[in-house]
Amino acid sequence: MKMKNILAAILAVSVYMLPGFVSAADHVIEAGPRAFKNATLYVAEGDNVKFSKMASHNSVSVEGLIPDGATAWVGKLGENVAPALEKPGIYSYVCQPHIGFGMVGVIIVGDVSAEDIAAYKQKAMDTLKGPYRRLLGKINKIKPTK
Ligand SMILES: [Cu+2]
Repeated sequence: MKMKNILAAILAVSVYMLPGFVSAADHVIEAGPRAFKNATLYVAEGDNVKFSKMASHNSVSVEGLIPDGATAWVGKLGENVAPALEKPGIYSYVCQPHIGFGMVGVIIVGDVSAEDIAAYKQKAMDTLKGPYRRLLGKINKIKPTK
């Protein structure tokens, strides 16, 4: 075996041994006419989340209500966006055309404590305006996972 092949084999085995690779689950948030199914979704770090059936809908993360250092997303109308949820914590998002109907949601990644949730709620109360306040109903129901 050539050295290059040996290194490739070692790399392949290492990738399979990464815990995140083995346990990553796939989650789908499906758009209904005026609401998301799984609008409150708890996932583990490293899991994959994808929006589906987004025709006439979009998914846009809410500024200031995603974890520090996380990447915001702005899905186009009809785009089945798959946001990179690389930081643990709570992510709020809305469907812009239907926000007035309460077509909003939260994704909870990894473990959040009661204190984390309380701080997040306070930030949401202080910053959300107009129809974005529809998120508060969802945020108020988030349960601690640690
Ligand atoms: Cu919508």
